[in-house]
Amino acid sequence: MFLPPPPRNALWQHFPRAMNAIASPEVSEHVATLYRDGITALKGAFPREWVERCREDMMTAFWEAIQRPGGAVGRGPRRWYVETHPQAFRGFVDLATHPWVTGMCEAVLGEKYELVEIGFDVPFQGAKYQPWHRDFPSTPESFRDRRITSLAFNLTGVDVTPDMGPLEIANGTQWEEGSDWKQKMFPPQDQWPRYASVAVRKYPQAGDISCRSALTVHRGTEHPSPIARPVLVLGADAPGAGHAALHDMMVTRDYYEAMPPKLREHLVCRVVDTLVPITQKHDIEGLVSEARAY
Ligand SMILES: O=C(O)CCC(=O)C(=O)O
Repeated sequence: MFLPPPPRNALWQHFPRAMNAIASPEVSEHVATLYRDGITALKGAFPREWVERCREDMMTAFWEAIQRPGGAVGRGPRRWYVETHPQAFRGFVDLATHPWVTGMCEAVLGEKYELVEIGFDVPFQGAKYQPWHRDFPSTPESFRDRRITSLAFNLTGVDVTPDMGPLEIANGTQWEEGSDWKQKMFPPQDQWPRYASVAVRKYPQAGDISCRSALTVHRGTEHPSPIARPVLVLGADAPGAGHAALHDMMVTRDYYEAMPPKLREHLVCRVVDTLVPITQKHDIEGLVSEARAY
Protein backbone atom coordinates (compact mmCIF):
# COMPACT_ATOMS: atom_id res chain seq x y z
CA MET A 1 0.00 0.00 0.00
CA PHE A 2 1.33 3.45 -0.87
CA LEU A 3 1.42 5.88 2.03
CA PRO A 4 2.08 9.46 0.99
CA PRO A 5 4.79 11.24 2.98
CA PRO A 6 3.39 12.93 6.08
CA PRO A 7 2.77 16.67 5.83
CA ARG A 8 5.57 18.87 7.17
CA ASN A 9 3.74 19.91 10.34
CA ALA A 10 3.10 16.28 11.30
CA LEU A 11 6.75 15.30 11.17
CA TRP A 12 7.52 15.25 14.83
CA GLN A 13 4.98 12.52 15.57
CA HIS A 14 7.02 10.16 13.34
CA PHE A 15 10.25 10.52 15.26
CA PRO A 16 11.53 7.30 16.77
CA ARG A 17 10.95 6.75 20.45
CA ALA A 18 14.72 6.45 20.69
CA MET A 19 15.13 10.05 19.48
CA ASN A 20 17.93 11.40 21.59
CA ALA A 21 16.66 14.35 23.58
CA ILE A 22 20.05 16.04 23.36
CA ALA A 23 20.39 15.84 19.55
CA SER A 24 21.65 19.18 18.24
CA PRO A 25 19.17 21.42 16.40
CA GLU A 26 21.05 20.65 13.14
CA VAL A 27 20.76 16.90 13.64
CA SER A 28 17.08 17.23 14.62
CA GLU A 29 16.37 19.09 11.40
CA HIS A 30 18.10 16.33 9.39
CA VAL A 31 16.17 13.64 11.27
CA ALA A 32 12.94 15.43 10.35
CA THR A 33 13.96 15.48 6.67
CA LEU A 34 14.98 11.81 6.83
CA TYR A 35 11.63 10.81 8.31
CA ARG A 36 9.77 12.82 5.67
CA ASP A 37 11.80 12.05 2.53
CA GLY A 38 13.74 8.91 3.46
CA ILE A 39 17.02 10.74 2.76
CA THR A 40 18.91 13.80 3.95
CA ALA A 41 22.43 15.15 3.38
CA LEU A 42 25.18 17.23 4.90
CA LYS A 43 27.13 19.39 2.47
CA GLY A 44 30.91 19.76 2.70
CA ALA A 45 31.62 17.36 5.57
CA PHE A 46 35.14 16.57 4.33
CA PRO A 47 37.76 18.45 2.29
CA ARG A 48 38.40 17.53 -1.33
CA GLU A 49 41.86 16.01 -0.64
CA TRP A 50 40.29 13.64 1.89
CA VAL A 51 37.69 12.57 -0.67
CA GLU A 52 40.36 12.07 -3.34
CA ARG A 53 42.18 9.61 -1.02
CA CYS A 54 38.87 7.86 -0.42
CA ARG A 55 38.23 7.60 -4.18
CA GLU A 56 41.71 6.11 -4.67
CA ASP A 57 41.09 3.59 -1.88
CA MET A 58 37.74 2.57 -3.41
CA MET A 59 39.26 2.02 -6.84
CA THR A 60 42.21 0.06 -5.39
CA ALA A 61 39.76 -2.15 -3.49
CA PHE A 62 37.66 -2.55 -6.64
CA TRP A 63 40.53 -3.82 -8.81
CA GLU A 64 41.53 -6.23 -6.06
CA ALA A 65 37.97 -7.51 -5.52
CA ILE A 66 36.97 -7.93 -9.18
CA GLN A 67 39.73 -10.50 -9.63
CA ARG A 68 38.35 -13.05 -7.18
CA PRO A 69 35.01 -14.92 -7.04
CA GLY A 70 32.54 -13.27 -4.65
CA GLY A 71 34.75 -10.19 -4.27
CA ALA A 72 32.69 -7.76 -6.34
CA VAL A 73 28.97 -8.44 -6.65
CA GLY A 74 27.16 -7.41 -9.85
CA ARG A 75 24.40 -4.84 -9.42
CA GLY A 76 23.48 -4.71 -13.11
CA PRO A 77 25.58 -4.18 -16.27
CA ARG A 78 28.93 -2.47 -15.56
CA ARG A 79 27.98 -1.81 -11.96
CA TRP A 80 29.34 -3.53 -8.84
CA TYR A 81 29.16 -3.52 -5.09
CA VAL A 82 32.27 -4.30 -3.05
CA GLU A 83 32.31 -4.91 0.68
CA THR A 84 35.70 -4.30 2.24
CA HIS A 85 37.61 -3.99 5.47
CA PRO A 86 37.40 -0.72 7.41
CA GLN A 87 41.15 -0.32 7.26
CA ALA A 88 41.10 -0.43 3.46
CA PHE A 89 39.93 3.19 3.75
CA ARG A 90 42.42 5.65 5.18
CA GLY A 91 39.46 7.85 6.19
CA PHE A 92 37.33 5.17 7.85
CA VAL A 93 37.81 6.44 11.41
CA ASP A 94 37.16 10.04 10.31
CA LEU A 95 33.90 9.00 8.67
CA ALA A 96 32.70 6.67 11.42
CA THR A 97 33.38 9.28 14.12
CA HIS A 98 32.18 12.34 12.19
CA PRO A 99 29.85 14.22 14.57
CA TRP A 100 27.03 14.33 12.03
CA VAL A 101 27.27 10.58 11.39
CA THR A 102 27.36 9.71 15.10
CA GLY A 103 24.64 12.30 15.83
CA MET A 104 22.29 10.85 13.19
CA CYS A 105 22.97 7.29 14.40
CA GLU A 106 22.29 8.18 18.03
CA ALA A 107 19.16 10.17 17.22
CA VAL A 108 17.58 7.62 14.88
CA LEU A 109 18.97 4.25 16.01
CA GLY A 110 19.60 4.95 19.68
CA GLU A 111 22.82 5.30 21.62
CA LYS A 112 23.69 1.61 21.21
CA TYR A 113 23.73 1.83 17.41
CA GLU A 114 25.88 -0.68 15.51
CA LEU A 115 28.11 -0.05 12.51
CA VAL A 116 27.66 -3.21 10.46
CA GLU A 117 28.95 -2.62 6.94
CA ILE A 118 31.48 -0.68 4.92
CA GLY A 119 31.64 -0.98 1.17
CA PHE A 120 31.00 0.91 -2.03
CA ASP A 121 28.94 0.93 -5.20
CA VAL A 122 30.67 1.70 -8.46
CA PRO A 123 28.95 2.21 -11.80
CA PHE A 124 31.15 2.59 -14.89
CA GLN A 125 30.49 3.89 -18.40
CA GLY A 126 27.72 1.74 -19.89
CA ALA A 127 25.84 1.10 -16.61
CA LYS A 128 22.09 1.01 -17.24
CA TYR A 129 19.01 2.03 -15.29
CA GLN A 130 18.46 -0.32 -12.37
CA PRO A 131 14.95 -1.50 -11.54
CA TRP A 132 13.42 0.52 -8.70
CA HIS A 133 14.29 -1.31 -5.49
CA ARG A 134 15.10 -1.14 -1.82
CA ASP A 135 18.16 -2.81 -0.32
CA PHE A 136 16.30 -5.29 1.90
CA PRO A 137 12.69 -6.15 2.83
CA SER A 138 10.80 -3.91 5.23
CA THR A 139 9.66 -5.08 8.67
CA PRO A 140 6.58 -4.20 10.77
CA GLU A 141 8.73 -1.84 12.89
CA SER A 142 9.11 0.27 9.77
CA PHE A 143 5.90 -0.07 7.74
CA ARG A 144 3.55 -0.37 10.73
CA ASP A 145 5.32 1.55 13.50
CA ARG A 146 7.17 4.01 11.25
CA ARG A 147 10.55 3.50 12.83
CA ILE A 148 13.80 3.63 10.90
CA THR A 149 15.94 0.81 12.27
CA SER A 150 18.88 1.03 9.89
CA LEU A 151 20.71 3.77 8.03
CA ALA A 152 22.97 3.91 4.98
CA PHE A 153 25.46 6.77 4.81
CA ASN A 154 26.77 7.48 1.31
CA LEU A 155 29.82 9.51 0.37
CA THR A 156 30.57 10.17 -3.29
CA GLY A 157 34.14 9.85 -4.58
CA VAL A 158 33.56 12.36 -7.40
CA ASP A 159 31.50 15.47 -8.15
CA VAL A 160 28.41 13.90 -9.69
CA THR A 161 27.31 15.30 -13.06
CA PRO A 162 24.13 14.41 -15.01
CA ASP A 163 26.00 11.94 -17.28
CA MET A 164 27.32 9.89 -14.33
CA GLY A 165 24.16 7.90 -13.74
CA PRO A 166 23.10 9.78 -10.61
CA LEU A 167 21.20 7.99 -7.87
CA GLU A 168 17.46 8.58 -8.21
CA ILE A 169 15.39 8.26 -5.04
CA ALA A 170 11.61 8.27 -4.59
CA ASN A 171 11.00 10.53 -1.62
CA GLY A 172 8.77 9.25 1.16
CA THR A 173 8.66 5.61 0.00
CA GLN A 174 10.51 4.25 3.04
CA TRP A 175 7.16 3.55 4.74
CA GLU A 176 5.66 1.37 1.98
CA GLU A 177 5.10 -2.21 3.07
CA GLY A 178 6.24 -4.05 -0.06
CA SER A 179 5.32 -7.52 1.25
CA ASP A 180 3.89 -8.50 -2.15
CA TRP A 181 6.84 -7.18 -4.19
CA LYS A 182 9.36 -9.53 -5.82
CA GLN A 183 11.76 -10.57 -3.05
CA LYS A 184 9.91 -7.88 -1.03
CA MET A 185 12.40 -5.43 -2.54
CA PHE A 186 11.30 -4.82 -6.15
CA PRO A 187 7.99 -2.96 -6.67
CA PRO A 188 6.00 -4.10 -9.74
CA GLN A 189 6.76 -2.37 -13.00
CA ASP A 190 3.25 -0.86 -13.27
CA GLN A 191 4.14 1.18 -10.16
CA TRP A 192 7.34 2.62 -11.62
CA PRO A 193 5.69 5.79 -13.03
CA ARG A 194 4.55 6.62 -9.50
CA TYR A 195 8.14 6.37 -8.20
CA ALA A 196 9.39 8.43 -11.13
CA SER A 197 6.82 11.11 -10.27
CA VAL A 198 8.24 11.63 -6.75
CA ALA A 199 11.86 10.87 -7.61
CA VAL A 200 14.77 13.24 -7.15
CA ARG A 201 18.15 12.82 -8.87
CA LYS A 202 21.07 13.42 -6.55
CA TYR A 203 24.17 15.37 -7.57
CA PRO A 204 26.40 15.21 -4.48
CA GLN A 205 29.78 16.93 -4.63
CA ALA A 206 33.05 15.68 -3.15
CA GLY A 207 32.82 16.01 0.63
CA ASP A 208 29.02 15.67 0.97
CA ILE A 209 27.53 12.82 3.03
CA SER A 210 23.97 11.58 2.65
CA CYS A 211 22.01 9.51 5.11
CA ARG A 212 19.06 7.42 3.96
CA SER A 213 16.86 4.58 4.94
CA ALA A 214 17.83 1.68 2.67
CA LEU A 215 14.07 1.07 2.41
CA THR A 216 13.52 4.30 0.47
CA VAL A 217 12.90 3.08 -3.09
CA HIS A 218 15.73 4.11 -5.42
CA ARG A 219 17.70 3.17 -8.52
CA GLY A 220 20.99 3.94 -10.21
CA THR A 221 20.49 5.53 -13.64
CA GLU A 222 22.15 5.30 -17.05
CA HIS A 223 25.85 6.20 -17.00
CA PRO A 224 27.31 7.36 -20.34
CA SER A 225 30.27 9.22 -18.78
CA PRO A 226 33.76 7.67 -19.07
CA ILE A 227 34.29 8.66 -15.42
CA ALA A 228 33.36 5.99 -12.85
CA ARG A 229 31.24 7.10 -9.87
CA PRO A 230 32.35 5.19 -6.75
CA VAL A 231 30.20 5.87 -3.70
CA LEU A 232 31.08 4.72 -0.19
CA VAL A 233 28.40 3.01 1.90
CA LEU A 234 28.52 2.89 5.70
CA GLY A 235 25.68 0.80 7.12
CA ALA A 236 24.34 1.25 10.66
CA ASP A 237 21.67 -0.66 12.59
CA ALA A 238 19.57 -0.21 15.68
CA PRO A 239 20.24 -3.11 18.08
CA GLY A 240 18.31 -6.15 16.89
CA ALA A 241 17.84 -4.99 13.29
CA GLY A 242 19.97 -7.96 12.29
CA HIS A 243 21.95 -6.78 9.27
CA ALA A 244 25.32 -7.54 10.86
CA ALA A 245 24.60 -11.20 10.04
CA LEU A 246 24.76 -10.30 6.33
CA HIS A 247 28.27 -8.89 6.65
CA ASP A 248 31.66 -9.81 8.01
CA MET A 249 33.66 -6.78 9.06
CA MET A 250 37.10 -7.57 10.38
CA VAL A 251 40.03 -5.51 11.61
CA THR A 252 43.53 -6.39 12.73
CA ARG A 253 44.35 -6.20 16.43
CA ASP A 254 46.69 -3.20 16.10
CA TYR A 255 44.04 -1.30 14.12
CA TYR A 256 41.39 -2.20 16.70
CA GLU A 257 43.57 -1.06 19.56
CA ALA A 258 44.34 2.26 17.87
CA MET A 259 40.65 3.01 17.23
CA PRO A 260 38.91 5.62 19.41
CA PRO A 261 37.26 3.69 22.29
CA LYS A 262 33.82 5.07 21.35
CA LEU A 263 34.16 3.64 17.85
CA ARG A 264 35.12 0.26 19.29
CA GLU A 265 31.80 0.25 21.16
CA HIS A 266 29.84 0.57 17.92
CA LEU A 267 31.79 -1.39 15.32
CA VAL A 268 30.48 -4.94 14.88
CA CYS A 269 33.60 -6.74 13.73
CA ARG A 270 35.94 -9.64 14.22
CA VAL A 271 39.43 -8.85 15.47
CA VAL A 272 41.87 -10.99 13.49
CA ASP A 273 45.59 -11.55 13.11
CA THR A 274 45.43 -11.38 9.34
CA LEU A 275 42.70 -9.89 7.16
CA VAL A 276 41.16 -12.32 4.69
CA PRO A 277 39.26 -11.16 1.60
CA ILE A 278 35.51 -10.85 2.14
CA THR A 279 33.20 -13.14 0.20
CA GLN A 280 29.98 -11.16 0.15
CA LYS A 281 26.82 -12.61 1.67
CA HIS A 282 24.42 -9.74 0.89
CA ASP A 283 23.65 -10.11 -2.79
CA ILE A 284 20.69 -8.19 -4.29
CA GLU A 285 20.25 -10.91 -6.90
CA GLY A 286 17.26 -9.18 -8.50
CA LEU A 287 19.43 -6.30 -9.65
CA VAL A 288 21.15 -8.65 -12.06
CA SER A 289 18.16 -10.81 -13.10
CA GLU A 290 15.75 -7.85 -13.32
CA ALA A 291 18.29 -5.84 -15.31
CA ARG A 292 18.24 -8.60 -17.92
CA ALA A 293 14.46 -8.59 -17.97
CA TYR A 294 13.89 -5.10 -19.40
O1 LIG B 1 23.99 4.16 -8.05
C1 LIG B 1 23.88 4.28 -6.83
O2 LIG B 1 24.35 5.25 -6.21
C2 LIG B 1 23.14 3.25 -6.03
C3 LIG B 1 23.05 1.95 -6.70
C4 LIG B 1 22.14 1.05 -5.94
O3 LIG B 1 21.12 1.45 -5.47
C5 LIG B 1 22.44 -0.37 -5.75
O4 LIG B 1 23.31 -0.90 -6.43
O5 LIG B 1 21.77 -0.99 -4.89
